[in-house]
Amino acid sequence: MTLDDRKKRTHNSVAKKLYDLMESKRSNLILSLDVTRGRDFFDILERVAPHIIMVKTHIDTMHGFDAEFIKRLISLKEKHSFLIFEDRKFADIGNTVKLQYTKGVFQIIEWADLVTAHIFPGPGAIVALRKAWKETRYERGLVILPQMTSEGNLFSPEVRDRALEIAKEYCDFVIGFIGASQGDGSLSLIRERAWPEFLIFVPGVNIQKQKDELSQTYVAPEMAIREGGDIIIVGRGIYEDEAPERASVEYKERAWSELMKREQSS
Ligand code: S5P
Repeated sequence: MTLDDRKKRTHNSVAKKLYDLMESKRSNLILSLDVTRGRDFFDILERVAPHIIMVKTHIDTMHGFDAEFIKRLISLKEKHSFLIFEDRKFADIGNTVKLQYTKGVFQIIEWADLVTAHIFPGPGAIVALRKAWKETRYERGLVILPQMTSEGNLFSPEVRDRALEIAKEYCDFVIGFIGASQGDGSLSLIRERAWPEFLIFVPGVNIQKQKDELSQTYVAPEMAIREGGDIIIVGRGIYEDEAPERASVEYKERAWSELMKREQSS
């Protein structure tokens, strides 16, 4: 199926926008901008924004977070056409995740197009996040985790299968999965079993390294896509490079040409 065929099947408007951005920017790259100072954040984002379809944040790691930060982020989003993905990995009872999504310092629902959630607490957490979304007029979506890239993680085939079911059940809100490309076929299995419209986002991508010193594992962009990922998530491989823009172009071109190869052969 082409990206366009897949886009037509999706029930969520954020997923539609992502498909559109992939085609218009010829990019399947997300920048995971895990720097903790606003100055560094915007300096890198300004340079890399033309090449990405989305920026992923961990907003609770940002020094001096305030409303001004969000204003600036949204103005860059409008200027360069990308979406905002807050990687909150919600993992509590429904009532708590709803509060975490909508209230407090960050009021994530106000500005993040997409968020992540674990399914360990059961579907109540997903139901609650979806309910919070339905109470607004915003276009929002959710990505769930059937796998992780960290060594020794406790994810199991049971969690993976349940994630696939939950995504189908709440397909107006859940737009896809975080996938871990480990060369063992488990990511391909998710791709085969998931509906085609679901997007698979693959972190743990780095051209220089195989792992970090804190159990993160990496593969090259080609491997992430070949195994069934649609979109790569790159953090340190870009923002720690001495030339982040040049690095982002390399990741973008390598991931995009692999995706096009996959599309043409399917
Ligand atoms: O399994 C996962 C899921 C996620 S969302 N492994 C990950 O690394 N991530 C996130 O991707 C992680 O929280 C971080 O923000 C990013 C990877 O960063 P990098 O610097 O290792 O590329």
